[in-house]
Amino acid sequence: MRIVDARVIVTCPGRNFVTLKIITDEGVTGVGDATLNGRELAVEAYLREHVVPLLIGRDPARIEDTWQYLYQGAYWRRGPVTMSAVAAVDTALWDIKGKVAGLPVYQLLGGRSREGVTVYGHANGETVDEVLAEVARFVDLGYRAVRVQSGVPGLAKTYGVSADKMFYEPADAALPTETVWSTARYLAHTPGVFARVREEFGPTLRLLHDVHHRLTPIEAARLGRSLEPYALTWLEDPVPAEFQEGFRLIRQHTTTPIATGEVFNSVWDATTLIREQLIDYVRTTVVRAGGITHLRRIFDYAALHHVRSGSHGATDLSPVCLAAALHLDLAIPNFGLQEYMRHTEETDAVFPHGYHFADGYLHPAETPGLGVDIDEEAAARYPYSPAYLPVNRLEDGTLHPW
Ligand code: KDG
Ligand code: MG
Repeated sequence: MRIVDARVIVTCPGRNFVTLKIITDEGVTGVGDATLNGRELAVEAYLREHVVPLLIGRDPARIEDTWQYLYQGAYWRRGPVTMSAVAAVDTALWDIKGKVAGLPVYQLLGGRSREGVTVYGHANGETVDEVLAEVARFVDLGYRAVRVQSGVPGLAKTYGVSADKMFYEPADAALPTETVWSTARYLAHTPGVFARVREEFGPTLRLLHDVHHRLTPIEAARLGRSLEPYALTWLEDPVPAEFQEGFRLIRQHTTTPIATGEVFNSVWDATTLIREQLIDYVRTTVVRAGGITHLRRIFDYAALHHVRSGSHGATDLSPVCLAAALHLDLAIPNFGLQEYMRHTEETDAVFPHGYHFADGYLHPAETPGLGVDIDEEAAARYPYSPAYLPVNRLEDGTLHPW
């Protein structure tokens, strides 16, 4: 079997997605997600100009060799653009291998290690009362784990709080919007939110919170300590994670579990964090980290150090990425949690898929391959529309992580 064609499809059914479809001479096809929120066309051009020509004529069965060819062969290793492109190829090749074998991809990864993939949803509100109502909604929907984000008094807009509760999309304008941040206001407000949530929902509902990279290590340590009575499953991205050693300080001060990694694109971003057990969950996902092949490598390294997975699953990770992540989630021994932000009806129609939600779990399709595809006719009805993530400033105008 040989690869005869590969198409890079950009579509915007409410938000932008970049998808690679690989076609073989025997008519078997595979899909991979290549979406990089706010920088979509960089990956589209990388694939179209520098990857697709190298795929033609290759044997699609040689997944590892193709991964090494694209990673080592570029000479310029890593980075979100390169690794999203490599991920798309890798994911599509696993899809093809599953279809050729007649097996869902999780069977090729060692078979199921659990019955379903526990997911968490996003409860958020401007006020604490709104937050409580949203947590109740997710509990009623069957969720066993809920991320809680609240508006902060005195701040006009806060990360994670959206008007449309089910389909949060932060890339909201053709040029970046600007928001204002105050660490003091946030630290004063947040523990009280969790106190109310625990009071209302009891001690066992799994609760999470995303700081979105906004604190320094000592501020994060203080927040982690103040949240200890509310027993969070994880505190996410408490600090910008480029400086891995910074997490040592957080660890010295709090037992609140730490999750990080949605902006990581290789195991090299997390070796200190994992080796020294400075985190409890590593949160990158298939499209960010070079596909199923490399994400498996990260999760296996994490397993050796008692660190669990927590795959990123925001709406900017397409249904193709989510489907691929679910196969890995089901197979690995050290699965932690899978984020699940639902896609809109338009997106779901462009990406027909067989995974389904039931009783707090996602279940991948049982059909051969990943069990997801792209409807190219439907995709063509939604042309690319530029959209950027916001930028964030302190009250005095200093640029701050968003
Ligand atoms: O594109 C950026 C989003 O994926 C990110 O802001 C979402 O932090 C996020 C999360 O945990 O889902
Ligand atoms: Mg996050």
